[in-house]
Amino acid sequence: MQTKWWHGKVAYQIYPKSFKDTNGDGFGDLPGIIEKIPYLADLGIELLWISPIYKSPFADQGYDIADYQDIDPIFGSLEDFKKLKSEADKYGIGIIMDLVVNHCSDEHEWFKKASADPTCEEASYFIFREGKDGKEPNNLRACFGGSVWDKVPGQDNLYYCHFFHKKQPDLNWFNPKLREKIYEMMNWWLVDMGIAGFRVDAIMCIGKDPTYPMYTPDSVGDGMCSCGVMNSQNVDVALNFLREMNSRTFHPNDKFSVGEVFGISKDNVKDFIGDDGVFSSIFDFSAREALTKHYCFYGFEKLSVAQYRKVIFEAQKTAGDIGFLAPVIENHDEPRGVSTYLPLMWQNAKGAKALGTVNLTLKGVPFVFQGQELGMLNTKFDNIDELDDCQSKYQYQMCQEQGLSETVTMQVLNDQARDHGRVPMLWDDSQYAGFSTVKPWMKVNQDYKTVNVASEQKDPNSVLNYYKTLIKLRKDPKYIEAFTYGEFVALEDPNDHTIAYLRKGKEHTLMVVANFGAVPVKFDVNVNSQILLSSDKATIENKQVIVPEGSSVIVLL
Ligand code: TEU
Ligand code: CA
Repeated sequence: MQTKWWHGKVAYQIYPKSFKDTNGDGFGDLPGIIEKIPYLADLGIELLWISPIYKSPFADQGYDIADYQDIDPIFGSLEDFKKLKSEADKYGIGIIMDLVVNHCSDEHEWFKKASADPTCEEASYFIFREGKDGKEPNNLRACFGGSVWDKVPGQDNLYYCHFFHKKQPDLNWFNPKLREKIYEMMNWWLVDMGIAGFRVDAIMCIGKDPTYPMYTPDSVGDGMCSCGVMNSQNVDVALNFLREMNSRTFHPNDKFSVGEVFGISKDNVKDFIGDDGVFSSIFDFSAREALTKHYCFYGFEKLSVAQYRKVIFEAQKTAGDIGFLAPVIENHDEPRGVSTYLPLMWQNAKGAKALGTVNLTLKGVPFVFQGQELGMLNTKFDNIDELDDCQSKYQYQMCQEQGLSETVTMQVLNDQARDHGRVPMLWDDSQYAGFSTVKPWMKVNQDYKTVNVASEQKDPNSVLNYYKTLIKLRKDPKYIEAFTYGEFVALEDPNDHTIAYLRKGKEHTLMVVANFGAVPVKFDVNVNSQILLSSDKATIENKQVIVPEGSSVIVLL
């Protein structure tokens, strides 16, 4: 594997609308991020992914972009962005922007021109098709519900394609002129603005079959088929476009890229993250994918620790020495990892530390999502009005159509709504948790009195201080080689509740154990083995490390 500048770095994701509000409008903004750069530097962060901050009507919270080269006034201006970039530079933090190019907004200049005149140049940037027998061109279902087809405004039988919200028209990747426009825009950010790279949104969706055939209806019973089926059959189409993208943008400029890639086979991993792969890294969504094996999301079952272990270990083995995954436990599309993947008894600060140990010591470029370092749990939403996300609204409607009661419906959403990752960051224990001086756009998490930055900074045993120590250890010049390149070797699980492995570096072998069971576990170590970090009083006795229940340890073997 070739050595890259971003190997060994720890990344952090900011959901900007909910990070820090400085002008008292209830929405996070760029000056808020600037203000908190020292906090991130102190945490040990070196790469910073910021979810979309571009001009947007916010139908899908900024993932609907109206201008790729401007900042939405809610966040600030391009001048603010430049200030943010230079502040981040001072601390050696690279900025990663969100690249959303499967679709744009219907309020983008291109779409406005295209719908005003479907014969114009811009119309060829979109996917316009004639309807068939008075119906949509085919029977694909969009991710947020309904057909992927809606009528082009003012047209009788002409439809545009959208795999997400109807305000997110898909771009036509088969058009080379459109692709050039995208690469030009990317290079403006990468080279002229000097960002470190991009997180690449929903990118498998560009793998389309331009003939738009009919698909066998799936089990939902509406005669439609999930649009993801078309993508999984056309991974090669996406890969061809992405090879070109890489050769025109990331590769020549030696930039970092991390793909939001779902549903690929093991054989394809090298095409994505191998030495000649299209991206630097792809997120490890194996646990998320194991949860959503069934389309019927309200039939949601949690994973056991053993199942969680199995899927993340498989992902580690598949990536092997091919390349780097990006381990994650949560993001802005997910409920909190501690609430989702841990047994009830460890959905607390102890569990948060132990799960954090796993997140940050697997092989790859780990991403920490805002609030994760505080041990944030899911937010308790009392009714649908407290949720904002368009996907949550759709899921609510589906639950209701299935005849689920209001109580059960809210339970389903409290378990899995994307809104959990979109509530305000918790800075202190004041009203609105120090996020804003006014009522924020989203509900403040109920735990803010104790789970917040200021309180945790003061408490040596807090999740925050644990994360700091953990990240520091990961970057310790003595061990960085083992944490970064060390071979991943799975260890047996003694009680069905333990995640344990080795990271075998050139000089050092590290052992990681996270015990999510109800009793301590023991693992054999060597006579000179040494505990580098324990989240709760692990000890070595008689050549065995004893790891208390609900805790983790990192041992130098
Ligand atoms: O998500 C893409 C995606 O696949 C989502 O449908 C995701 O699987 C789902 O939210 C999980 O419940 C990206 C962004 O991360 C998301 O916020 C956007 O809504 C979406 O693309 C469209 O841009
Ligand atoms: Ca604001």
